[in-house]
Amino acid sequence: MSSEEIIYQKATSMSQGETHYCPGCTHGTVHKLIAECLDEINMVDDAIVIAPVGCAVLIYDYFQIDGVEAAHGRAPAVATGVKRVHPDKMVISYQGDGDLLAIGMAETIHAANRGENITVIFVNNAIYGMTGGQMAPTTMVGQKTTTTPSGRQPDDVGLPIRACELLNTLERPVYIERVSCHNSPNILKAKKAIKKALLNQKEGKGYSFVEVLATCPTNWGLSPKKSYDWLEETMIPYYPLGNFRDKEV
Ligand SMILES: Cc1ncc(C[n+]2csc(CCOP(=O)(O)OP(=O)(O)O)c2C)c(N)n1
Ligand code: SF4
Repeated sequence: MSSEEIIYQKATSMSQGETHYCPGCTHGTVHKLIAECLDEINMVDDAIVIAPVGCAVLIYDYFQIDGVEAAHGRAPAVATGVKRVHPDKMVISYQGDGDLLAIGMAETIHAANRGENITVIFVNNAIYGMTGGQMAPTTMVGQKTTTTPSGRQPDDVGLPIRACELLNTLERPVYIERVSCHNSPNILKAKKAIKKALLNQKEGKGYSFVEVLATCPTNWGLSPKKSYDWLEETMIPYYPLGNFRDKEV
């Protein structure tokens, strides 16, 4: 018998090798959580990820699962089609804030309103990461971006949109939760929410939405450490963490 005990190993649903994400970016953390959950609920061979347009555009390269690339914002519509054709598959729509709440707002609302049996993972980093830091629907008031160089002004561009609260006005979603990835206790809570959202789909319960507050140190112009602090101090007061809907409770 070996005296060695495995205390940690990479999830089998993750690919080997490195990602292209910047230091301190939480996209990689969210990927890891999804992969661990797929392993734990035995859905690795049946999972299909719908990739967004945004920094996570290559997500299918980082998982050992099938993937479909959607046009910008259309991931929930593509996920709907894939799930209806393959109801036994685990279909995950993975999207950033530009993808999900700007160009893809209509697809987001209508998939939730139909109550599609899919899981939507919404990575809210308050900016357009991939294209160089333009304002997103979730950019904070006063936050400087390349398209709001003096800071976001509500009189010009409105207030940041709270996705969970918006979707919570609809009847059909079964699960809506906002979590964060800026420190270990919150990463553990994020994993629990992602697992629940995936299990809901496996059990045929319907539409589940998890918003993950995330960092973009590169376009925020902050170090990784300072970006975690900024998320906690600036984003969480406006985007409160917690469960908004759990039809089982
Ligand atoms: C139809 C279309 N319009 C605009 C773009 C340019 N574009 C690419 S990614 C992106 C936004 C990315 O931001 P987000 O969804 O927040 O994801 P992140 O990169 O921050 O993860 C935009 C506007 C595009 N690729 N296609
Ligand atoms: S630009 Fe921002 S969102 Fe994109 S990989 Fe870098 S830190 Fe992450």
